[in-house]
Amino acid sequence: MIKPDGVQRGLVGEIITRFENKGLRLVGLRQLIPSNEIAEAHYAVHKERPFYSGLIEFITSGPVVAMAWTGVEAISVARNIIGPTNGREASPGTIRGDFAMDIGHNIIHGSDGEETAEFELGLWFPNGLSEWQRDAESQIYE
Ligand code: DAT
Ligand code: MG
Repeated sequence: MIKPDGVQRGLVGEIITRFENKGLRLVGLRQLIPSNEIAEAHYAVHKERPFYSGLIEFITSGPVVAMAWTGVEAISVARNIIGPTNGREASPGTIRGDFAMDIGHNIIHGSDGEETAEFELGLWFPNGLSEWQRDAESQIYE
């Protein structure tokens, strides 16, 4: 999910391009201004953390772009494209390493495991994902 800072800074196209270029396949895309309800459900695991209220305020402050990407080991592949949480520590070449200077304003969220991905996809894409075959599949995978 591209966070409000990523959208405000005009990085939506750049970010989608990075995932597309890697070979992940886009199966869901939705821009919305998150309600408190969806933001709190999304970040429920961080409810007790000191940064939680600021995180909810930030994520509901403007439009986000929720994306669903699929591919072999898509979660770890995506997290490598994104980089570690703190933008100042993230390596150049990662999204956060290239565009973020902060731990909170770090441009993008990525699901951290299969169970959270399942939960988050249901939350942000209640109408499901698109099913389509990519013609280039046999060029991307052996
Ligand atoms: P990630 O987004 O890399 O999975 P996380 O799940 O630990 O990181 O935290 C979720 C978000 O909360 C993170 O993207 C930014 C914010 N956050 C995490 N740690 C923070 C901190 N120490 N201060 C402020 N915001 C923080
Ligand atoms: Mg996380």
